[in-house]
Amino acid sequence: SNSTSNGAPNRVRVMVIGGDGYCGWATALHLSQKGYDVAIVDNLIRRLFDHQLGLDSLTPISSIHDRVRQWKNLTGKTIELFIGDICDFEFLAESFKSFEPNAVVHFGEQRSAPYSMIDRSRAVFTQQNNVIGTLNVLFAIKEFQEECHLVKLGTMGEYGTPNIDIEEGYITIMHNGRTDTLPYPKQASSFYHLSKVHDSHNIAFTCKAWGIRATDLNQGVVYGMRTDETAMHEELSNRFDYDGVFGTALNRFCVQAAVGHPLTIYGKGGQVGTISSINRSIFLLIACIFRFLIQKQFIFMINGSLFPEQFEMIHSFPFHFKSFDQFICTLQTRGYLDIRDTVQCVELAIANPANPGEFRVFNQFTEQFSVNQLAALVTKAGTKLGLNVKTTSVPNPRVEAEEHYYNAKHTKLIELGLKPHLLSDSLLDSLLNFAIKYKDRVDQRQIMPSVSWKKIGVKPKTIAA
Ligand code: NAD
Ligand code: USQ
Repeated sequence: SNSTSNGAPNRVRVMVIGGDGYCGWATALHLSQKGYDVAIVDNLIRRLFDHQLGLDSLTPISSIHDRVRQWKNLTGKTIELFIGDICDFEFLAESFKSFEPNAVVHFGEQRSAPYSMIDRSRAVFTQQNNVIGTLNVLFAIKEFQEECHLVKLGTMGEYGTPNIDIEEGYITIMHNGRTDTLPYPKQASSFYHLSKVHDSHNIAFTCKAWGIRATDLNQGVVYGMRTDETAMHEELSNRFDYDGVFGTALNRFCVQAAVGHPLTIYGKGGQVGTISSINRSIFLLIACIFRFLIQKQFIFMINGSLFPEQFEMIHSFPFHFKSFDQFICTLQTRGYLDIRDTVQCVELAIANPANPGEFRVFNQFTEQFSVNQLAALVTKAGTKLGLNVKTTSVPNPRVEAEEHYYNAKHTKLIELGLKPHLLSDSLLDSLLNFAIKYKDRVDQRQIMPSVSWKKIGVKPKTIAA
Protein backbone atom coordinates (compact mmCIF):
# COMPACT_ATOMS: atom_id res chain seq x y z
CA SER A 1 0.00 0.00 0.00
CA ASN A 2 1.16 3.52 -0.65
CA SER A 3 -0.55 5.21 2.25
CA THR A 4 1.19 6.22 5.44
CA SER A 5 0.34 5.47 9.05
CA ASN A 6 -1.21 8.92 9.36
CA GLY A 7 -3.26 8.34 6.22
CA ALA A 8 -1.48 10.72 3.83
CA PRO A 9 -1.60 9.11 0.40
CA ASN A 10 1.29 8.48 -2.00
CA ARG A 11 4.15 9.00 0.36
CA VAL A 12 6.90 6.57 -0.45
CA ARG A 13 7.79 4.40 2.52
CA VAL A 14 11.48 3.60 2.82
CA MET A 15 12.99 1.10 5.22
CA VAL A 16 16.62 1.96 5.95
CA ILE A 17 18.43 -1.15 7.18
CA GLY A 18 21.63 -0.15 8.98
CA GLY A 19 20.15 3.30 9.65
CA ASP A 20 22.22 3.82 12.82
CA GLY A 21 25.50 3.62 10.87
CA TYR A 22 27.64 6.20 9.08
CA CYS A 23 25.94 6.16 5.66
CA GLY A 24 22.58 4.92 6.93
CA TRP A 25 21.98 7.64 9.53
CA ALA A 26 22.76 10.44 7.07
CA THR A 27 20.52 8.79 4.47
CA ALA A 28 17.60 8.19 6.85
CA LEU A 29 17.56 11.87 7.84
CA HIS A 30 17.90 13.05 4.26
CA LEU A 31 15.00 10.91 3.06
CA SER A 32 12.85 11.96 6.01
CA GLN A 33 13.59 15.60 5.25
CA LYS A 34 12.67 15.04 1.59
CA GLY A 35 9.21 13.82 2.58
CA TYR A 36 9.67 10.06 2.53
CA ASP A 37 8.25 8.00 5.39
CA VAL A 38 11.28 6.41 6.95
CA ALA A 39 11.84 3.47 9.27
CA ILE A 40 15.25 2.50 10.59
CA VAL A 41 16.05 -1.16 11.09
CA ASP A 42 19.29 -1.80 12.98
CA ASN A 43 20.55 -4.20 15.65
CA LEU A 44 23.15 -1.67 16.83
CA ILE A 45 25.88 -4.27 16.42
CA ARG A 46 28.27 -1.66 15.10
CA ARG A 47 28.24 0.04 18.51
CA LEU A 48 29.04 -3.36 20.02
CA PHE A 49 32.03 -3.89 17.66
CA ASP A 50 33.41 -0.57 18.90
CA HIS A 51 33.09 -1.69 22.53
CA GLN A 52 34.62 -5.07 21.81
CA LEU A 53 37.61 -3.63 19.98
CA GLY A 54 38.02 -0.64 22.28
CA LEU A 55 37.33 1.90 19.53
CA ASP A 56 35.23 5.02 19.42
CA SER A 57 33.93 7.48 16.87
CA LEU A 58 35.83 10.79 16.70
CA THR A 59 32.51 12.53 17.25
CA PRO A 60 30.37 11.77 20.27
CA ILE A 61 27.20 10.08 19.03
CA SER A 62 23.85 9.91 20.80
CA SER A 63 21.84 6.74 21.16
CA ILE A 64 19.56 5.96 18.23
CA HIS A 65 16.57 6.69 20.47
CA ASP A 66 17.83 10.17 21.32
CA ARG A 67 18.70 10.74 17.68
CA VAL A 68 15.20 10.12 16.36
CA ARG A 69 13.63 11.97 19.31
CA GLN A 70 15.74 15.04 18.54
CA TRP A 71 14.82 14.77 14.83
CA LYS A 72 11.16 14.77 15.78
CA ASN A 73 11.67 17.80 18.07
CA LEU A 74 13.39 19.78 15.37
CA THR A 75 11.33 18.87 12.31
CA GLY A 76 8.11 17.28 13.54
CA LYS A 77 8.96 14.26 11.42
CA THR A 78 8.72 10.73 12.75
CA ILE A 79 11.28 8.04 12.00
CA GLU A 80 10.05 4.62 13.08
CA LEU A 81 12.52 2.33 14.83
CA PHE A 82 12.80 -1.44 14.56
CA ILE A 83 15.69 -2.65 16.68
CA GLY A 84 16.72 -6.18 15.74
CA ASP A 85 18.86 -8.43 13.59
CA ILE A 86 17.85 -8.98 9.97
CA CYS A 87 19.43 -12.44 10.16
CA ASP A 88 16.47 -13.23 12.46
CA PHE A 89 13.76 -13.75 9.85
CA GLU A 90 10.85 -13.56 12.34
CA PHE A 91 11.99 -10.07 13.34
CA LEU A 92 12.49 -8.94 9.75
CA ALA A 93 9.13 -10.37 8.66
CA GLU A 94 7.32 -8.51 11.46
CA SER A 95 9.09 -5.27 10.53
CA PHE A 96 8.06 -5.71 6.89
CA LYS A 97 4.44 -6.51 7.74
CA SER A 98 4.22 -3.57 10.10
CA PHE A 99 5.95 -0.94 7.94
CA GLU A 100 5.05 -2.14 4.40
CA PRO A 101 8.01 -0.49 2.64
CA ASN A 102 7.91 0.61 -1.00
CA ALA A 103 11.69 0.63 -1.01
CA VAL A 104 14.32 -0.95 1.21
CA VAL A 105 17.78 0.60 1.39
CA HIS A 106 20.11 -2.02 2.75
CA PHE A 107 23.22 -0.67 4.52
CA GLY A 108 23.03 -3.23 7.35
CA GLU A 109 26.20 -5.24 7.01
CA GLN A 110 29.60 -5.69 8.65
CA ARG A 111 31.45 -3.33 6.35
CA SER A 112 35.10 -3.30 7.32
CA ALA A 113 37.62 -5.25 5.26
CA PRO A 114 40.17 -5.33 8.13
CA TYR A 115 37.48 -6.52 10.59
CA SER A 116 36.74 -9.46 8.28
CA MET A 117 40.45 -10.33 8.26
CA ILE A 118 41.04 -10.33 12.07
CA ASP A 119 40.49 -14.04 12.60
CA ARG A 120 38.42 -17.00 11.40
CA SER A 121 35.42 -16.17 13.54
CA ARG A 122 35.23 -12.57 12.24
CA ALA A 123 35.61 -13.80 8.65
CA VAL A 124 32.79 -16.30 9.14
CA PHE A 125 30.66 -13.76 11.00
CA THR A 126 31.06 -11.21 8.20
CA GLN A 127 29.95 -13.55 5.46
CA GLN A 128 27.17 -15.10 7.56
CA ASN A 129 25.81 -11.73 8.70
CA ASN A 130 25.99 -10.13 5.28
CA VAL A 131 24.93 -13.00 3.02
CA ILE A 132 22.15 -14.37 5.23
CA GLY A 133 20.88 -10.89 6.07
CA THR A 134 20.54 -10.03 2.39
CA LEU A 135 18.93 -13.40 1.61
CA ASN A 136 16.37 -12.73 4.33
CA VAL A 137 15.62 -9.30 2.85
CA LEU A 138 15.06 -10.94 -0.56
CA PHE A 139 12.69 -13.51 0.97
CA ALA A 140 10.82 -10.81 2.90
CA ILE A 141 10.29 -8.81 -0.29
CA LYS A 142 9.06 -11.88 -2.18
CA GLU A 143 6.74 -12.94 0.60
CA PHE A 144 5.30 -9.69 1.91
CA GLN A 145 6.04 -6.80 -0.41
CA GLU A 146 6.54 -8.00 -3.98
CA GLU A 147 6.64 -4.54 -5.56
CA CYS A 148 9.23 -3.24 -3.10
CA HIS A 149 12.43 -1.95 -4.71
CA LEU A 150 15.65 -3.19 -3.10
CA VAL A 151 18.44 -0.62 -3.07
CA LYS A 152 21.48 -2.56 -1.91
CA LEU A 153 24.86 -1.13 -0.96
CA GLY A 154 27.55 -3.01 -2.82
CA THR A 155 31.12 -1.89 -3.22
CA MET A 156 33.55 -0.93 -5.97
CA GLY A 157 35.84 -3.48 -4.36
CA GLU A 158 33.73 -6.25 -5.89
CA TYR A 159 35.52 -5.63 -9.20
CA GLY A 160 39.05 -5.57 -7.81
CA THR A 161 41.64 -3.91 -10.03
CA PRO A 162 41.51 -5.56 -13.49
CA ASN A 163 43.81 -4.30 -16.22
CA ILE A 164 40.86 -3.08 -18.31
CA ASP A 165 38.19 -0.41 -17.83
CA ILE A 166 35.59 -1.26 -15.18
CA GLU A 167 32.03 -1.08 -16.52
CA GLU A 168 28.84 -0.58 -14.51
CA GLY A 169 27.91 -4.13 -13.58
CA TYR A 170 28.01 -5.75 -17.01
CA ILE A 171 30.50 -6.21 -19.85
CA THR A 172 29.88 -7.21 -23.45
CA ILE A 173 32.30 -9.93 -24.48
CA MET A 174 33.05 -11.46 -27.85
CA HIS A 175 34.20 -15.06 -27.53
CA ASN A 176 34.84 -17.51 -30.37
CA GLY A 177 32.77 -15.45 -32.72
CA ARG A 178 29.75 -15.10 -30.39
CA THR A 179 28.89 -12.15 -28.19
CA ASP A 180 27.00 -11.71 -24.90
CA THR A 181 26.56 -9.14 -22.14
CA LEU A 182 27.65 -10.77 -18.88
CA PRO A 183 28.13 -9.80 -15.24
CA TYR A 184 31.45 -7.95 -14.95
CA PRO A 185 34.13 -10.29 -13.48
CA LYS A 186 34.54 -10.04 -9.70
CA GLN A 187 37.93 -10.15 -7.96
CA ALA A 188 37.35 -9.01 -4.40
CA SER A 189 40.27 -8.85 -2.00
CA SER A 190 38.93 -9.41 1.51
CA PHE A 191 36.32 -11.69 3.09
CA TYR A 192 34.23 -8.54 3.52
CA HIS A 193 34.45 -7.47 -0.13
CA LEU A 194 33.70 -11.09 -1.11
CA SER A 195 30.52 -11.05 0.98
CA LYS A 196 29.27 -8.28 -1.33
CA VAL A 197 30.06 -10.41 -4.38
CA HIS A 198 28.00 -13.25 -2.94
CA ASP A 199 25.17 -10.80 -2.22
CA SER A 200 25.24 -9.51 -5.79
CA HIS A 201 24.91 -13.04 -7.15
CA ASN A 202 21.99 -13.85 -4.85
CA ILE A 203 20.22 -10.63 -5.79
CA ALA A 204 20.80 -11.13 -9.54
CA PHE A 205 19.41 -14.64 -9.29
CA THR A 206 16.25 -13.63 -7.41
CA CYS A 207 15.59 -10.80 -9.85
CA LYS A 208 15.58 -13.42 -12.61
CA ALA A 209 13.79 -16.15 -10.70
CA TRP A 210 11.18 -14.13 -8.77
CA GLY A 211 11.00 -10.82 -10.58
CA ILE A 212 12.51 -8.82 -7.71
CA ARG A 213 13.44 -5.24 -8.66
CA ALA A 214 16.88 -4.30 -7.39
CA THR A 215 19.63 -1.72 -7.66
CA ASP A 216 23.13 -2.65 -6.56
CA LEU A 217 25.05 0.51 -5.66
CA ASN A 218 28.72 -0.32 -6.01
CA GLN A 219 29.88 2.47 -3.80
CA GLY A 220 33.45 3.72 -3.57
CA VAL A 221 35.16 4.88 -0.37
CA VAL A 222 33.07 7.51 1.44
CA TYR A 223 34.58 10.60 3.07
CA GLY A 224 33.17 13.57 4.89
CA MET A 225 31.06 14.19 7.86
CA ARG A 226 28.30 16.72 7.70
CA THR A 227 25.13 16.59 5.68
CA ASP A 228 22.51 19.35 5.86
CA GLU A 229 20.45 17.27 8.27
CA THR A 230 23.14 15.90 10.60
CA ALA A 231 24.48 19.45 10.97
CA MET A 232 21.18 20.68 12.43
CA HIS A 233 21.95 19.64 16.02
CA GLU A 234 24.77 18.03 18.01
CA GLU A 235 22.52 15.14 18.90
CA LEU A 236 22.09 14.37 15.19
CA SER A 237 25.85 14.20 14.71
CA ASN A 238 27.11 11.34 12.56
CA ARG A 239 29.81 8.88 13.55
CA PHE A 240 33.33 9.43 12.20
CA ASP A 241 35.71 6.49 12.25
CA TYR A 242 39.46 7.09 12.17
CA ASP A 243 40.84 3.84 13.63
CA GLY A 244 42.74 1.21 11.66
CA VAL A 245 39.78 -1.15 11.47
CA PHE A 246 36.76 0.99 10.53
CA GLY A 247 38.34 4.30 9.48
CA THR A 248 38.51 4.88 5.72
CA ALA A 249 41.46 6.48 3.95
CA LEU A 250 40.68 10.19 3.57
CA ASN A 251 38.82 10.48 6.89
CA ARG A 252 41.79 8.84 8.60
CA PHE A 253 44.29 11.15 6.92
CA CYS A 254 42.41 14.24 8.14
CA VAL A 255 42.42 13.04 11.75
CA GLN A 256 46.08 12.00 11.48
CA ALA A 257 46.99 15.46 10.19
CA ALA A 258 45.04 17.11 13.02
CA VAL A 259 46.84 15.20 15.78
CA GLY A 260 50.29 15.35 14.19
CA HIS A 261 50.46 11.65 13.32
CA PRO A 262 52.18 10.97 9.97
CA LEU A 263 49.72 9.99 7.25
CA THR A 264 49.70 6.21 6.96
CA ILE A 265 50.24 5.27 3.33
CA TYR A 266 50.11 1.50 2.96
CA GLY A 267 52.78 0.05 0.72
CA LYS A 268 54.07 1.58 -2.48
CA GLY A 269 51.87 4.59 -2.61
CA GLY A 270 54.59 6.30 -0.55
CA GLN A 271 57.07 7.37 -3.14
CA VAL A 272 54.75 9.17 -5.48
CA GLY A 273 53.27 11.65 -3.04
CA THR A 274 56.56 13.53 -3.02
CA ILE A 275 56.85 14.01 -6.79
CA SER A 276 57.74 17.62 -7.31
CA SER A 277 56.68 19.83 -10.16
CA ILE A 278 60.14 19.45 -11.72
CA ASN A 279 59.77 15.67 -11.75
CA ARG A 280 56.33 16.22 -13.16
CA SER A 281 57.72 18.24 -16.07
CA ILE A 282 60.45 15.69 -16.72
CA PHE A 283 57.84 12.96 -16.79
CA LEU A 284 55.71 14.85 -19.29
CA LEU A 285 58.73 15.50 -21.50
CA ILE A 286 59.73 11.83 -21.49
CA ALA A 287 56.14 10.82 -22.18
CA CYS A 288 56.05 13.12 -25.22
CA ILE A 289 59.29 11.70 -26.62
CA PHE A 290 57.98 8.17 -26.04
CA ARG A 291 54.76 9.04 -27.73
CA PHE A 292 56.58 10.30 -30.81
CA LEU A 293 58.83 7.24 -31.04
CA ILE A 294 56.03 4.81 -30.56
CA GLN A 295 53.90 6.50 -33.16
CA LYS A 296 56.72 5.89 -35.66
CA GLN A 297 56.96 2.31 -34.47
CA PHE A 298 53.23 2.02 -34.86
CA ILE A 299 53.44 2.56 -38.63
CA PHE A 300 56.28 0.05 -38.91
CA MET A 301 54.35 -2.56 -36.92
CA ILE A 302 51.20 -2.21 -38.95
CA ASN A 303 53.13 -2.55 -42.20
CA GLY A 304 55.26 -5.42 -41.01
CA SER A 305 52.50 -6.89 -38.74
CA LEU A 306 55.25 -8.05 -36.40
CA PHE A 307 54.87 -9.13 -32.79
CA PRO A 308 51.27 -8.04 -32.30
CA GLU A 309 51.27 -8.74 -28.56
CA GLN A 310 54.38 -6.74 -27.81
CA PHE A 311 53.01 -4.02 -29.97
CA GLU A 312 49.81 -3.92 -27.93
CA MET A 313 51.90 -3.50 -24.79
CA ILE A 314 54.03 -0.71 -26.12
CA HIS A 315 51.10 0.93 -27.77
CA SER A 316 49.03 1.07 -24.64
CA PHE A 317 51.79 2.84 -22.69
CA PRO A 318 51.47 5.68 -21.93
CA PHE A 319 48.73 6.75 -24.33
CA HIS A 320 45.74 5.45 -22.47
CA PHE A 321 46.63 7.93 -19.74
CA LYS A 322 44.99 11.17 -20.67
CA SER A 323 47.26 13.10 -18.33
CA PHE A 324 49.96 12.81 -15.75
CA ASP A 325 47.35 12.63 -13.05
CA GLN A 326 45.66 9.73 -14.71
CA PHE A 327 49.02 7.99 -14.92
CA ILE A 328 49.59 8.54 -11.23
CA CYS A 329 46.11 7.12 -10.69
CA THR A 330 47.53 3.74 -11.58
CA LEU A 331 48.96 3.53 -8.09
CA GLN A 332 46.56 2.11 -5.49
CA THR A 333 43.65 4.02 -6.94
CA ARG A 334 40.05 3.83 -5.78
CA GLY A 335 36.81 5.65 -6.43
CA TYR A 336 35.77 8.11 -3.70
CA LEU A 337 32.69 10.18 -2.88
CA ASP A 338 31.44 12.73 -0.36
CA ILE A 339 28.82 11.46 2.10
CA ARG A 340 26.52 14.22 0.80
CA ASP A 341 26.58 12.36 -2.51
CA THR A 342 25.88 9.00 -0.85
CA VAL A 343 22.54 10.36 0.36
CA GLN A 344 21.84 11.99 -3.01
CA CYS A 345 22.59 8.79 -4.95
CA VAL A 346 20.36 6.66 -2.76
CA GLU A 347 17.53 9.13 -3.16
CA LEU A 348 17.99 9.10 -6.95
CA ALA A 349 17.90 5.31 -7.01
CA ILE A 350 14.66 5.28 -4.98
CA ALA A 351 13.02 7.99 -7.08
CA ASN A 352 13.87 6.07 -10.28
CA PRO A 353 13.21 2.44 -9.33
CA ALA A 354 14.44 -0.59 -11.25
CA ASN A 355 11.79 -2.49 -13.22
CA PRO A 356 10.40 -5.77 -11.90
CA GLY A 357 12.96 -8.48 -12.66
CA GLU A 358 15.69 -5.95 -13.37
CA PHE A 359 19.06 -6.21 -11.62
CA ARG A 360 20.49 -2.75 -12.08
CA VAL A 361 24.06 -1.87 -11.14
CA PHE A 362 25.40 1.65 -10.60
CA ASN A 363 28.99 2.54 -9.79
CA GLN A 364 28.57 5.06 -7.00
CA PHE A 365 31.61 7.32 -6.75
CA THR A 366 32.50 10.70 -8.17
CA GLU A 367 36.31 10.86 -8.44
CA GLN A 368 39.30 8.56 -8.57
CA PHE A 369 42.32 9.17 -6.36
CA SER A 370 45.44 7.25 -5.49
CA VAL A 371 46.30 7.04 -1.81
CA ASN A 372 49.27 9.29 -2.56
CA GLN A 373 47.12 11.92 -4.15
CA LEU A 374 44.90 11.96 -1.07
CA ALA A 375 47.93 12.30 1.18
CA ALA A 376 49.26 15.14 -0.98
CA LEU A 377 45.92 16.96 -0.84
CA VAL A 378 45.68 16.63 2.93
CA THR A 379 49.30 17.74 3.32
CA LYS A 380 48.63 20.85 1.27
CA ALA A 381 45.41 21.73 3.08
CA GLY A 382 46.96 21.00 6.49
CA THR A 383 50.02 23.14 5.80
CA LYS A 384 47.71 26.02 4.91
CA LEU A 385 46.12 25.66 8.35
CA GLY A 386 49.53 25.72 10.02
CA LEU A 387 49.77 21.97 10.66
CA ASN A 388 53.05 20.16 10.15
CA VAL A 389 51.91 17.19 8.05
CA LYS A 390 54.25 14.27 7.39
CA THR A 391 53.64 10.99 5.62
CA THR A 392 54.98 7.55 6.40
CA SER A 393 55.05 4.42 4.28
CA VAL A 394 53.61 1.58 6.36
CA PRO A 395 54.30 -2.00 5.21
CA ASN A 396 51.03 -2.89 3.53
CA PRO A 397 48.95 -4.98 5.95
CA ARG A 398 46.72 -5.98 3.02
CA VAL A 399 47.29 -8.13 -0.01
CA GLU A 400 46.37 -5.82 -2.87
CA ALA A 401 47.84 -4.57 -6.11
CA GLU A 402 49.78 -1.42 -5.33
CA GLU A 403 50.36 -0.44 -8.93
CA HIS A 404 47.58 -1.03 -11.38
CA TYR A 405 45.54 0.42 -14.17
CA TYR A 406 42.28 1.93 -12.92
CA ASN A 407 39.52 3.48 -14.92
CA ALA A 408 35.98 2.79 -13.71
CA LYS A 409 32.84 4.05 -15.44
CA HIS A 410 30.41 6.03 -13.32
CA THR A 411 27.88 7.71 -15.59
CA LYS A 412 24.54 6.15 -14.70
CA LEU A 413 23.90 8.16 -11.52
CA ILE A 414 25.04 11.33 -13.31
CA GLU A 415 22.48 10.54 -16.02
CA LEU A 416 19.80 10.32 -13.31
CA GLY A 417 20.78 13.83 -12.14
CA LEU A 418 23.55 13.42 -9.56
CA LYS A 419 25.28 16.76 -8.95
CA PRO A 420 28.58 15.70 -7.39
CA HIS A 421 30.29 17.49 -4.51
CA LEU A 422 33.87 17.12 -5.74
CA LEU A 423 36.69 17.11 -3.23
CA SER A 424 37.63 20.75 -2.82
CA ASP A 425 40.02 22.79 -0.72
CA SER A 426 37.15 24.15 1.31
CA LEU A 427 35.83 20.69 2.15
CA LEU A 428 39.31 19.58 3.19
CA ASP A 429 39.65 22.73 5.30
CA SER A 430 36.40 22.05 7.06
CA LEU A 431 37.16 18.35 7.56
CA LEU A 432 40.55 19.26 9.03
CA ASN A 433 39.08 21.96 11.26
CA PHE A 434 36.51 19.49 12.38
CA ALA A 435 39.18 16.91 13.21
CA ILE A 436 41.11 19.62 15.10
CA LYS A 437 37.98 20.48 17.09
CA TYR A 438 37.67 16.90 18.35
CA LYS A 439 41.36 16.03 18.51
CA ASP A 440 41.32 15.50 22.28
CA ARG A 441 39.06 12.52 21.69
CA VAL A 442 41.59 10.82 19.41
CA ASP A 443 43.24 7.69 20.78
CA GLN A 444 46.51 7.66 18.86
CA ARG A 445 47.02 3.96 19.67
CA GLN A 446 44.14 3.15 17.32
CA ILE A 447 45.71 4.74 14.28
CA MET A 448 48.25 2.21 13.01
CA PRO A 449 46.79 -0.80 11.18
CA SER A 450 46.61 -3.89 13.40
CA VAL A 451 45.16 -6.52 11.07
CA SER A 452 47.26 -8.49 8.61
CA TRP A 453 45.77 -10.23 5.56
CA LYS A 454 48.52 -12.84 5.67
CA LYS A 455 48.58 -13.52 9.40
CA ILE A 456 44.88 -14.27 9.83
CA GLY A 457 44.42 -17.58 11.61
CA VAL A 458 41.86 -19.71 13.36
CA LYS A 459 42.86 -18.56 16.84
CA PRO A 460 40.47 -15.94 18.22
CA LYS A 461 42.33 -12.65 18.31
CA THR A 462 41.90 -9.73 20.63
CA ILE A 463 43.25 -6.76 18.82
CA ALA A 464 44.26 -4.32 21.46
CA ALA A 465 46.59 -1.46 20.89
P1 NAD B 1 28.40 1.23 9.51
O1 NAD B 1 29.10 0.08 10.14
O2 NAD B 1 28.62 2.59 10.02
O3 NAD B 1 26.83 0.93 9.51
C1 NAD B 1 26.26 -0.32 9.28
C2 NAD B 1 25.04 -0.46 10.18
O4 NAD B 1 24.40 -1.73 9.92
C3 NAD B 1 25.38 -0.43 11.66
O5 NAD B 1 24.61 0.52 12.33
C4 NAD B 1 25.10 -1.86 12.12
O6 NAD B 1 24.69 -1.90 13.48
C5 NAD B 1 24.03 -2.32 11.15
N1 NAD B 1 23.98 -3.79 10.96
C6 NAD B 1 24.99 -4.62 10.63
N2 NAD B 1 24.56 -5.89 10.58
C7 NAD B 1 23.23 -5.86 10.87
C8 NAD B 1 22.23 -6.87 10.97
N3 NAD B 1 22.50 -8.17 10.80
N4 NAD B 1 20.96 -6.50 11.28
C9 NAD B 1 20.67 -5.18 11.49
N5 NAD B 1 21.58 -4.19 11.40
C10 NAD B 1 22.85 -4.54 11.08
O7 NAD B 1 28.75 1.16 7.94
P2 NAD B 1 28.64 2.32 6.81
O8 NAD B 1 29.97 2.90 6.62
O9 NAD B 1 27.49 3.18 7.09
O10 NAD B 1 28.31 1.43 5.55
C11 NAD B 1 26.98 1.12 5.21
C12 NAD B 1 26.92 0.27 3.96
O11 NAD B 1 27.54 0.96 2.88
C13 NAD B 1 27.65 -1.05 4.11
O12 NAD B 1 26.92 -2.06 3.46
C14 NAD B 1 28.95 -0.81 3.41
O13 NAD B 1 29.46 -2.00 2.90
C15 NAD B 1 28.56 0.15 2.32
N6 NAD B 1 29.70 1.00 1.91
C16 NAD B 1 30.32 1.83 2.82
C17 NAD B 1 31.39 2.61 2.40
C18 NAD B 1 32.13 3.53 3.34
O14 NAD B 1 33.16 4.10 2.92
N7 NAD B 1 31.69 3.74 4.57
C19 NAD B 1 31.81 2.55 1.07
C20 NAD B 1 31.16 1.69 0.18
C21 NAD B 1 30.10 0.92 0.61
N1 USQ C 1 44.81 2.85 2.85
C1 USQ C 1 46.04 3.43 3.16
N2 USQ C 1 46.21 3.96 4.40
C2 USQ C 1 45.22 3.98 5.34
C3 USQ C 1 43.98 3.40 5.03
C4 USQ C 1 43.81 2.85 3.78
O1 USQ C 1 46.95 3.44 2.33
O2 USQ C 1 45.46 4.48 6.44
C5 USQ C 1 44.59 2.28 1.52
C6 USQ C 1 44.21 0.81 1.51
O3 USQ C 1 45.35 -0.01 1.48
C7 USQ C 1 43.34 0.73 0.27
C8 USQ C 1 42.69 2.11 0.17
O4 USQ C 1 43.48 2.96 0.97
O5 USQ C 1 44.15 0.56 -0.86
C9 USQ C 1 41.25 2.16 0.63
O6 USQ C 1 41.15 1.65 1.95
P1 USQ C 1 39.95 2.05 2.93
O7 USQ C 1 40.21 1.42 4.26
O8 USQ C 1 39.71 3.51 2.88
O9 USQ C 1 38.71 1.38 2.18
P2 USQ C 1 38.27 -0.15 2.00
O10 USQ C 1 38.97 -1.09 2.88
O11 USQ C 1 38.31 -0.46 0.54
O12 USQ C 1 36.76 -0.13 2.52
C10 USQ C 1 35.93 1.02 2.50
C11 USQ C 1 34.70 0.71 3.35
C12 USQ C 1 33.94 -0.44 2.71
C13 USQ C 1 33.63 -0.11 1.28
C14 USQ C 1 34.87 0.26 0.50
C15 USQ C 1 34.57 0.79 -0.88
O13 USQ C 1 35.09 0.38 4.68
O14 USQ C 1 32.74 -0.66 3.44
O15 USQ C 1 33.02 -1.23 0.67
O16 USQ C 1 35.53 1.34 1.18
S1 USQ C 1 35.73 0.24 -2.09
O17 USQ C 1 37.07 0.55 -1.62
O18 USQ C 1 35.43 0.94 -3.31
O19 USQ C 1 35.57 -1.19 -2.24
